[in-house]
Amino acid sequence: MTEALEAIADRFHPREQITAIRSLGSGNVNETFLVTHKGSGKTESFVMQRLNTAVFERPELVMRNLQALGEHIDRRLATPPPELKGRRWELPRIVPCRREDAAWVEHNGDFWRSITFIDDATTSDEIKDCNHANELGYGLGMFHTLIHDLAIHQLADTLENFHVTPEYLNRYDIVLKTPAVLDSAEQAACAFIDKRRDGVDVLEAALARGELQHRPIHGDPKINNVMIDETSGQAVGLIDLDTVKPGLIHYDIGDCIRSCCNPAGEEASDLASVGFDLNLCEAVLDGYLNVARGFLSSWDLHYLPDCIRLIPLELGLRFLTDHLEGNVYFKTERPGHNLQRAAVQFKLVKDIENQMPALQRLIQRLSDRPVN
Ligand code: GN1
Ligand code: MG
Repeated sequence: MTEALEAIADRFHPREQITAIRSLGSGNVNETFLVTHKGSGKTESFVMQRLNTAVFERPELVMRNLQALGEHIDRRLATPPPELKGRRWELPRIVPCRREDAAWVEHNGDFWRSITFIDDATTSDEIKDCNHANELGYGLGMFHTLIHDLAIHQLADTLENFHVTPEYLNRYDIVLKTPAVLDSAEQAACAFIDKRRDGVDVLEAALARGELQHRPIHGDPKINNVMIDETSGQAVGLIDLDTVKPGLIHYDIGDCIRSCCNPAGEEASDLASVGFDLNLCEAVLDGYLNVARGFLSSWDLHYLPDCIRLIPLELGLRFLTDHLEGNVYFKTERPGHNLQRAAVQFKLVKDIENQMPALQRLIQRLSDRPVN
């Protein structure tokens, strides 16, 4: 526990009661720590984060969204939806500074804030089985159910063009204009994108035609952002709420499925192990639709196969662009890390493309089920 971290943590909780500060999670953007302290009788914890202000340029708006989300969820949970069926459900809440009337600390140009820690629950980077997949789908479905009636004008757009795939393609084209010698792996990745330029606007074009609408979204509901109760194995809440903003729920569904249905995980080093498991996909969608089907339109359902293919393609494109740009966005641990991450997503895209007719049939079958 360094002196500097302890001094920041002291702004949220008295230093003399803090027993440990340790790194938490595997986020690619922010720095996250778990602060443990003595509580009334037992040990308690909260999560302290340094927001990456190169990514979140207006962190105060991120905090405002978090506040609006928390207030909305409180109102909704006052009369829990029937789908919650007495289950546990929690979201991280803002831990304010203890002396000043502020929700965050600005220190040496850094932006620090704290949120509550969800106890007795855990996340994993890799999928375990179909029950786990079903719970991950339920978790996202319950999150969408609770926020779909939060008016989007109450949420700031904290990350302009986040998940707007054609904008990522534009950025990639700009980066590629800088002359550079590409090795064979880079050339293969670029060729993969070149073959898939058509249709990257599938969701944005549907939005422009009015077939899809912006709603509040999570923005990053990947497998390790869904908390699972350690005893029951049930999803109890979503964490990492910084990307909550207006967007298409298809970004969320695609992101959840791309991260849950590749058993090798997004950090896989062996490409041969990467693939798209349709049974896991069925389990995620079943869990999701059991809760969320009621507020989905037929256009929403129509674009499910597209988003399941598009979001891994987009993430691969984002990793590849960052690699070509010198790793300025995603944290990396070794040279070529972002290129490898891109290759994993591209392998997943290829496998999804190969199974597209079966995926379409699956979604048709699940969509045709009667709404509860
Ligand atoms: C980033 O920082 P983290 O790990 O929560 C990224 C997501 C990507 C994800 C891939 C704000 O999320 O969009 O899907 O990495 N977040 C941002 O692991 O860009
Ligand atoms: Mg995130």
